[in-house]
Amino acid sequence: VDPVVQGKTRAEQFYRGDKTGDKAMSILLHGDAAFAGQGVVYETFHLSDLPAYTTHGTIHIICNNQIGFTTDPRMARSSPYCTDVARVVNAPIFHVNADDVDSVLHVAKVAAEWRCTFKKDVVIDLVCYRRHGHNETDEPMFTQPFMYKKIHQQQHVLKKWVDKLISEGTIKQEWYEAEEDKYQKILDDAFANSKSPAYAKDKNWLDSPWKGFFTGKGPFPYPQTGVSEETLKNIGVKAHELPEGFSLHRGLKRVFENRAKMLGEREVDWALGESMAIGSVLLDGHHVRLSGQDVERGTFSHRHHVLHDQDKDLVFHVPMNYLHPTQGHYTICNSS
Ligand SMILES: Cc1ncc(C[n+]2csc(CCOP(=O)(O)OP(=O)(O)O)c2C)c(N)n1
Repeated sequence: VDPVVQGKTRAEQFYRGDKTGDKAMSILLHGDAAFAGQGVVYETFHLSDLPAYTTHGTIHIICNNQIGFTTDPRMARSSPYCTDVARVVNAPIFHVNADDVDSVLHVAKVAAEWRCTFKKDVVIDLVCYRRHGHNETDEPMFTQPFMYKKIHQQQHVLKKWVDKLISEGTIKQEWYEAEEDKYQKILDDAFANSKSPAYAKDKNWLDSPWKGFFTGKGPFPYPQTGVSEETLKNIGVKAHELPEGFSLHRGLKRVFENRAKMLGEREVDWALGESMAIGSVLLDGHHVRLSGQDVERGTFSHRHHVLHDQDKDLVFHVPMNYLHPTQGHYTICNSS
């Protein structure tokens, strides 16, 4: 889910006009085995500082229970730490004993401050343990008997911390018990409610329709998506206009001339059709984002939506952003 979260965050930032990541940010929660073992983690790190992909810093929290289902770290990765993959972007990595709650709180604050100050990724490695099996049917004593004998002797982290807070006079035993009762009640109520299928189905699941969801929406008529020939032609012309003094590559001039000829003869090739399709959505005022490897030119050199001035370094032109003053913004960006 890492890139999905980043994409949603990026979209959130775009629509809020948040160019610095001050209004939206992502926090990613990982398992230790997954963090080291899944390629998507590495890929997401490499997108993290690309101008068109950055979300201006993510806080990564690794729930490092030192086991991946039944597999020990030594059999799951070749690097000393599960977090070593984050070193490719020089992210600071805080390894913290999750049994020491004060230290965890301190590290969390420092990580948040880092992200807010430098707008870069930061990693918290919560070194902890898994008290029970991977799931309800898993028996860890089959595979990690020594580890689990030790874990069974460990006092619960909550008990340890509460004892400390009470002994130093920060909280009172009665206050803690009242808080614990409140929390237990939330769990008990949820458990009781879970026995009623109607409750679980209609209220708890995010994919269930909420009140008024279908009101005024049925029976899902197909919207009119057709566009007049005049509009398409207009997009076809505008999508190839250049600013004054822009030096276009010779070969592209020929391509553009050919497209103009096609327009005159009521013909379209793939590239022209694509521009018309995207352009018509832009003219409706929608933001369009086309992202990925080599999308600006097109892998097979058909698109050319970002034009490079042949005489001036770093001068680009994206004609699709100049179709009409009230159009939506067109974002087109290459990636790794
Ligand atoms: C791509 C993929 N490979 C393997 C699995 C099987 N699998 C499920 S959970 C798990 C271990 C995950 O360990 P970790 O990332 O440390 O998270 P934890 O469950 O310990 O919190 C594995 C290997 C999977 N779900 N997906």
